[in-house]
Amino acid sequence: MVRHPDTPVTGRATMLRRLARWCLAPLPAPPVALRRGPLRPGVFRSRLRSTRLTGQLGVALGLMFGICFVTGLLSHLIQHPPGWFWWPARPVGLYRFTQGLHVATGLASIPLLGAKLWSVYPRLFSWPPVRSIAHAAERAGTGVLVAAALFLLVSGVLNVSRWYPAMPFFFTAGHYWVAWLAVGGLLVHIGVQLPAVRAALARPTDEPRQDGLNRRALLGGVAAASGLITLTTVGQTIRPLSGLAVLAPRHPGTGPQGLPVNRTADGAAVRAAALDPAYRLWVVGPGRRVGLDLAALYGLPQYTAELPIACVEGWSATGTWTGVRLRDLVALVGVDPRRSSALVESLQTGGRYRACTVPPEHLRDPLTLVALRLGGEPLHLDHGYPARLIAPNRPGVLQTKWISRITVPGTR
Ligand SMILES: Nc1nc2c(c(=O)[nH]1)N[C@H]1C(S)=C(S)[C@@H](COP(=O)(O)O)O[C@H]1N2
Ligand SMILES: [Mo]
Repeated sequence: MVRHPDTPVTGRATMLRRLARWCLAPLPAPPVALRRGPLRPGVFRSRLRSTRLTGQLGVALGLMFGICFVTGLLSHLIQHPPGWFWWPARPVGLYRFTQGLHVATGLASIPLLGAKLWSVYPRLFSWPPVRSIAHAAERAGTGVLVAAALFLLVSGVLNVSRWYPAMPFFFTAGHYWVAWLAVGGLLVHIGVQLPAVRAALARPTDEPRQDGLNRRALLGGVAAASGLITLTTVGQTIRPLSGLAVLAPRHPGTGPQGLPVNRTADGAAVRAAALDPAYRLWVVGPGRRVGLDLAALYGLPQYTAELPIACVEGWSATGTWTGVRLRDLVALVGVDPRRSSALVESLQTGGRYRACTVPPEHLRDPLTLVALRLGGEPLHLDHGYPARLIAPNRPGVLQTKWISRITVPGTR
């Protein structure tokens, strides 16, 4: 191609360069008279603050947030599975582990984030407040990251402690979308800070031995605080540590039949319907429907499975459940249980957790039960009497209680 001599050779490159120059051009500093209070030079004098300290806290926090994000994303995908997603029915306690880890890493992050914010907050008052457009953008990005991280920890703690009135939004949606904001902000933040942090971490410490609190002691204190929070809460899901779980909102082992209750029958407004002698469990297939009363349900082959309830709130507890296999019920209406999924609905007329879908991997699993008994006794009303779903490796929100109808669309 022959170029006209007047055509700029690198038009786009020049424009980018110009844009970059414009972004980095120093902005005029505000009048010095505004430099008051915390904006004065030398106000923050703690010698404990250093890039090394901030970097070390950042690495620990990044690790915690990374685990927390991945396990949280997994929990979201299990509850709202897109077409490409697949979640196995085994090992039975995998979700119990990943969700326990999600809540534990989130809680352990609290002292880390506190210390990290303490180590950098003097930068809020750096002078001049903005040096360039690029600097302003970087500060705004850090602001979004800090706000998102605080939001995630605060809303998570409120949810775990079941303090819903304090949340004017639907927790899972807010928590989920803000997590993406935090991860985006975190990646940009790591990109910007990595060179400085690497340099500070590689350098041998030149810190003089101090008499007072030094960096190591501070880091030790933060680690101890994180460890203490973990130790006093993780017993809500690791049974041998339950004696230490003084800060956990839920103790496994409390509640009727030795198991915590998430929503009571009265809370779900199902008491009358659940105790009604005319109760039937309906199994609805493409061409056939069967209504089973309690006698019919107890007349079917009974199986027993040892399975945990693993609540998204981070507590979990194992129960010994006895009842009918879901796949046997599905077979009653002539549907092949090896390939079908099922919609399981409760007696509740409303409420977010009144129904759930059981995908094929879980439906065909011999441990997936419509449980009638817990620990050998008929289910307590609050645990889902007369019948509840209990399946391996599923979040508690998908273990529907007081079930009244199972609908199978037929083999796909
Ligand atoms: N119908 C119905 N089933 C439900 C719920 C509900 O609100 N309604 N809550 C779920 C949640 S969040 C959990 S953790 C488990 C807890 O079961 P449990 O109360 O028997 O321990 O029940 C699940 N089943
Ligand atoms: Mo739950």
